[in-house]
Amino acid sequence: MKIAIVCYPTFGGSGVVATELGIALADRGHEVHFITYRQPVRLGLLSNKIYFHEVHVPEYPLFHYQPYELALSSKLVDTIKLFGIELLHVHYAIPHAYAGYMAKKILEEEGIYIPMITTLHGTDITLVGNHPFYKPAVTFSINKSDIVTSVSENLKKSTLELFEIDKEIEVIPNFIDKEKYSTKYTDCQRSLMANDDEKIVTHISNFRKVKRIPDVIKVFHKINEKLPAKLIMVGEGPEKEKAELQCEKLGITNRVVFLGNSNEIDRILCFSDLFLLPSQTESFGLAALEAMINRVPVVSTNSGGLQEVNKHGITGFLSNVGDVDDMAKNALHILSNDKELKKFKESAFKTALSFDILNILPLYESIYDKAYKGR
Ligand code: GMT
Repeated sequence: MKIAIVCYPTFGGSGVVATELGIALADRGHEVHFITYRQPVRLGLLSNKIYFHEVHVPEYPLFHYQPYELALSSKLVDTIKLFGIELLHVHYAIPHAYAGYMAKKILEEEGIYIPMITTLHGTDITLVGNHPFYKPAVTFSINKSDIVTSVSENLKKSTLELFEIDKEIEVIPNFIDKEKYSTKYTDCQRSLMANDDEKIVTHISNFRKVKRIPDVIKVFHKINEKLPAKLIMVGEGPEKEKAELQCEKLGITNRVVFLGNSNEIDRILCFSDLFLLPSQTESFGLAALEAMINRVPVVSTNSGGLQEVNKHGITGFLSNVGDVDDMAKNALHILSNDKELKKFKESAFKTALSFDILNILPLYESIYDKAYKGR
C-alpha cells in the first residue's frame, strides 16, 4: 500500500511512534511518504520505500501567524496525486487531522477518495485539544476521520469524556522494536557516568510542565540522601533551566548531568538502573516503555495510561501525582538490593516484549485494510 504519514518531526513521542511505524511498514513492503516540516529525528536513510516531503511555509509579513495547515493541506493534495497514495495516516489531531480532512475534501472534488486515519497521542486531547479555542475544530476533525485510534484505553476514555465523539475509537498501543534492542552494547560506558558504587537514575522528556521536572529532582535528592547515585536528565524544554537552579539550591549539581536531546537514548538507558517519570498525566508513556525494553525499571505516577505500561510491583512502581516521598521510597526499594534490582530489570524487559512491533503492526495493517475497503 502507498501510505502518507503526517507527524511532528521533533523528539516528542507522537513523532517517534509515527516514524518507527513508517519504517516498519516500509520493511513490510509498503511505500511510506512522510509529510511534515522537517525530516523526522528518528528517520534515517530514505529509500525507494521511504520518502520525505517537506512542507514549506513561506514567511509573509501580512501574516501574524503563518498558515501551516494550509501549506500542509496543499502539500498533501499534491503528494497524494503525484505518488498515487492510497491512504493517509495523521498522528496528533492538531492540526494534522484538520489539514488532512481539507486535503481529503479537495481531492474528492477531483474524484480521488483517500481514507484518513487519525491517531490520538495524548496532549492533543488532554492538554491542548480540549481548550475552547480549539475544541470545535478538533471534535469536527476527529469525527470526520475514517478511523480513529488512540494509544491507550485511558486516552480513549478521556477523549470520549472531553469531546462529543460519534466515531468508534480503536485502541492500538504504542510499541518498541525488540530486534533493535537485541544487540547488547559492548561499549555500554557506565564508567563515564558513575563510579561502581553509584546507582544511575535517568529521566527523559521534553521538559514541559506536564512532566513535573521539579518532582524528578526531589525524588532523586531523596534517593541520593540514602545511597550514592547519579541522575541523568535527557531532553530539552522550558523547565530545564529551573531544574538546573533547583539542583544548585539542593547542592547536588555534581550528582546531576543534563545531557540535552539525544538520538541515542539506548546508549544511556543501557547503563541506567532506574527511570523516573512523575508526570502529571501521560497518555501512554513511551519513554517508560523504551526504558523497560532496556531493562530499566520505572518509578512513575499512576496517571493517565501509565498503568497500562508500568505494572505496579513488577516492572516498577506507581504513585499518586506529586507524592515524591512514595516515589523515593519505591525507588530505594528497587535500588537498595541488587537481587531485587535484577528481578525488576528482568520483569521490565519481559513486559516490554509484549509491546513488540510484531504484535502491533498487524493491528495497524488491519485498520488500513478496513479503511481502504470502506472508502
Ligand atoms: O509529552 C510528550 O512526551 C510528547 C507527546 C507527543 O504527543 O509527542 O507525547 C504523547 O504521545 C506519546 C506517544 O503516543 C505518549 O507516549 C505520551 O504519553 C504522550 N504525552 C502525554 O500524554 C503527556
